[in-house]
Amino acid sequence: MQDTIRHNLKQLEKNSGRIIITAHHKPDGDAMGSSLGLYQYFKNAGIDSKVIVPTDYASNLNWLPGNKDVKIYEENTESCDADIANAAYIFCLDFNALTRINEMGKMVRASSATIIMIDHHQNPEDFDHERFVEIGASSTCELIYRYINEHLDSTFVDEKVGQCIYTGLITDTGSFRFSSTTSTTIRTAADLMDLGVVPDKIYRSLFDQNRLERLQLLGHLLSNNLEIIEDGKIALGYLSLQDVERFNIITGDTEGFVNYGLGISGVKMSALFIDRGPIVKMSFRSTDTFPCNIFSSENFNGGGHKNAAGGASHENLQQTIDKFKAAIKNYRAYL
Ligand SMILES: [Mn+2]
Repeated sequence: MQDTIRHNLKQLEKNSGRIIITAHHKPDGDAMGSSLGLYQYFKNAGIDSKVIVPTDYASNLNWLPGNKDVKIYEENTESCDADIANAAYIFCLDFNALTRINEMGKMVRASSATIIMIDHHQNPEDFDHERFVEIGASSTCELIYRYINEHLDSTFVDEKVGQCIYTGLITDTGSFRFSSTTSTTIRTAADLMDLGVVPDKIYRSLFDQNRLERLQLLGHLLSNNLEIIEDGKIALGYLSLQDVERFNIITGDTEGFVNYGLGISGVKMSALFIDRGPIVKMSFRSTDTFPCNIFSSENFNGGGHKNAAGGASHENLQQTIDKFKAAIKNYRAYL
């Protein structure tokens, strides 16, 4: 645990109205859950803050308490820049490199605010002043709950805060099944249930919200665009630009697709390639020892966690897949 928090609730109170909460671009359940959980917590404590995220996010997160107050940087740049310039505290949640918040990173770097990083990813950059970081923790939401308990005042955590935090717990742990799930994760979930959080309701709000096109896209991926290589140990799926257009993919539609490969008996590593025009986006997932983050950083300028990482390629889809197939041979010892 890297805990260099020096501020307290009183100091935040004094700076009410000058507190920004932000998270990585295309924020996921953990990023939005931690941001809105902290926002709601501050609201309960009588402290005014603003959530500004770089880009939009999947619509299955729109039910989160406080969602209507979120500002999207790329849609409202001028007003967000003014907020950031005026900030006394900036909370950076669920990311550890300013490039993860796109253009907004420049404003954050230039600001005179105290920057607080709360995160669980590897290799944090050094742009913060105070941090509450545990690499490998299940989720930023779990860390937000601990940060509130250890540094602020837990009496302002209510059911709404709990719904947000619970969202990050289950989205980042694949509903408590990934190896990052610890007894602390489960204890946090139990505490939130005691506050009134209803797990099955949150699960349905998050996951049983598919557009029909999304499930059809998944059907297409599994039926036509999935290869099993390396003696059944690698699942490789892809979506071409044509697929992206034909199924009218919107933000969040491909979330979780990469995990289906890991569901195949014998598969140790699953890779998904999505052609986004100028770049091919990649997701890697593994079980046990295969180091997705090392593989990605050594071959595809990416990074992340050992069992979950991302990457990007400026070559075309076919070239990228060929490069992957060649590169993976050097990692057979992990399979
Ligand atoms: Mn996270």
